Amino acid sequence: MGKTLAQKIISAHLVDGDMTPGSQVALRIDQTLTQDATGTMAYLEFETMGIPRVRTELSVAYVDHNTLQCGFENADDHRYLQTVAAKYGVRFSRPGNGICHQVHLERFGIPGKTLIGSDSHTPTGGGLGMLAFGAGGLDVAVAMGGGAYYITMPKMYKVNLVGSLQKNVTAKDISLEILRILSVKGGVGAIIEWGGEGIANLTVPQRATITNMGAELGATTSIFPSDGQTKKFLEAQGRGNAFVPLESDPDALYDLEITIDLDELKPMIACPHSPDNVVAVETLSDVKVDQVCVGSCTNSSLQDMLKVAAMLKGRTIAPGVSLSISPGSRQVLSMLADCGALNDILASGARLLECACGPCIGMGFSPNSGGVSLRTFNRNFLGRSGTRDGQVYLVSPETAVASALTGFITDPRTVEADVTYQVPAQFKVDDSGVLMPLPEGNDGEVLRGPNIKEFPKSKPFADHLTAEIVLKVGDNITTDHIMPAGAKILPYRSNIPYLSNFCFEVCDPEFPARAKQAGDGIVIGGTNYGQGSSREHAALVPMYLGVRVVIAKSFARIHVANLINAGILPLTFKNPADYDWVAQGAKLTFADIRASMACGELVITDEESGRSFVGICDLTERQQNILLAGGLLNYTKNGGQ
Ligand code: MIC
Ligand code: SF4
Repeated sequence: MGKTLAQKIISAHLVDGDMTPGSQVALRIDQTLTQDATGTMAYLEFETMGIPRVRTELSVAYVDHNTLQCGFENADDHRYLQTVAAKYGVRFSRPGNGICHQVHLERFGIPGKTLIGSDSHTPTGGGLGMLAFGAGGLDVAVAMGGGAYYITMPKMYKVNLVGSLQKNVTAKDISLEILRILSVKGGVGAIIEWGGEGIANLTVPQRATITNMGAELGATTSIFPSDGQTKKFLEAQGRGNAFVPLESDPDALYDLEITIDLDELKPMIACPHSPDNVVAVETLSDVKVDQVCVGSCTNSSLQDMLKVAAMLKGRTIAPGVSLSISPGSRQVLSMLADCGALNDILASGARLLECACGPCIGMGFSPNSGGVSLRTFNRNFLGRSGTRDGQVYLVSPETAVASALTGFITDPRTVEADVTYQVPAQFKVDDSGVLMPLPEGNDGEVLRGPNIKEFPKSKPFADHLTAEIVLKVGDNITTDHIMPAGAKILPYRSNIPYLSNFCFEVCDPEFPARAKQAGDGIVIGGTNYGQGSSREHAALVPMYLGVRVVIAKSFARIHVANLINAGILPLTFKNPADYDWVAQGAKLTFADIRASMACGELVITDEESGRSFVGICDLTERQQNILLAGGLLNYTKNGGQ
């Protein structure tokens, strides 16, 4: 039987385990990336491992999230990241150099290599034929130290594209369409491979838009073959020698196959507050728009920006609309400036923001109260924009610009004039925004600011635990609910005690105080608990507040790994109906934890009523040992692999 492309890359990097779906595999990791919001924690963890230099082929530390410097905190963190990277052999992409995924695609991605990044959109690299995963910071730290990355061997899904994209229908619309079909949990436990005749015309940045938003499907990762388009992109970046052709075997088997007919596809839009709340743009044409944002790691390539500039050329945006443009990298910005397209953008009345995540993570540019904001981004979770009642819609750059021009949600196919633009065959290569590390054996000093607080310590599990249900929440809880981001809180990503004041703020502002008072705590969740970001803070902060166990109907992949790494026991309801009667405030007892973990089921008893239910504990032996040790850091320190 033939292999899929993902199976081929996995088997070439297999350190341990067998490749049967559902069993655990350990992979050798060639490259890592971190960004600043998760990176400080990852390097603090790396430092505690006592390894003198990273052992990957390439590791890059980016600064792109916390670029507003409203006090000393972010600037101190940037300085910490720059000095720690220099000392341990990591390249440092300076603030302003661009969004990690965009820069990594342009300058460092290599087909067939493995990459993990402390950011859930790391699968962007799949657009280049890389096997790229989002992971918690601690997993990235371990990989930097040469350790393997453990995942559950995924199932294989295939999406076949047939036909070709019609005018002003884009790769973003393909992403939104697959979210409409599969939902935000439809990709859980699977790698999504893209193929079919329709991919031949998709450029690498367009493919990267699609693999980027595979994160919103909950997929383990997404990947395109490495073909003529890949070669062309790498050559344009002056990296033609990194090209290798890669594809699946023709007789490879998939667990699910879906076909999307591009000839039929329309511009799509995700309505508030979930990326899978998707309808055709044409159905919303009377909705008035207050704000439009173009950028983010999903849609900030040169190709996207040239199209945007061409659509804006000679026009002005509607008076009621505020339009922001954030180019994905310094390369994109500088090439826009060189060819004059930047002027077309500015003359339209748009506001130019830094080459960074910016509004996507609530770092400025929050919409007005109740404002309708159209964004080319990948997430529209409640409150993420920084405005609690903001109405955020996700769209393509074409729909974004068409709507900015009219002031209403507008199907870009109705914009009359034909726009033309040309992506140059050669890109402007200037890597001066990436600093090389100091030579091996250096005695570089690592500079830490007062905002960096000690890493919280988790407790090993005893055999018996009684704890209170400190919070009960519903389905699809995101990491933005658990540990919000935004300009006010993000600067404290290396200060867990301060961050803890905001934990679950969107669901229940009383949560932090209640959890602290309870001592040992339990959180009850619905399906797909922890979807969204890779931020390990969504596990570390609850751990700091005393949460020992999360019982949910199901979990998102990266979050469940982060819970285990932080020493929090994740359990799923054996009978989902038990979710209905367990109540916030109740005390639950877990007996014989060690033996029950090993047999995969824990009996949990409600103290007051004496009623019991079963929690499934689907953990490998290694994961059990991590929990018994009180988290991955303790486990690694004790010599665990
Ligand atoms: C996001 O898009 O939510 C983030 C911010 O990039 C996160 C990482 C973080 O929380 O720092 C992600 O997607 O992993
Ligand atoms: Fe940055 Fe937004 Fe991409 Fe996250 S999703 S990496 S915040 S641009």
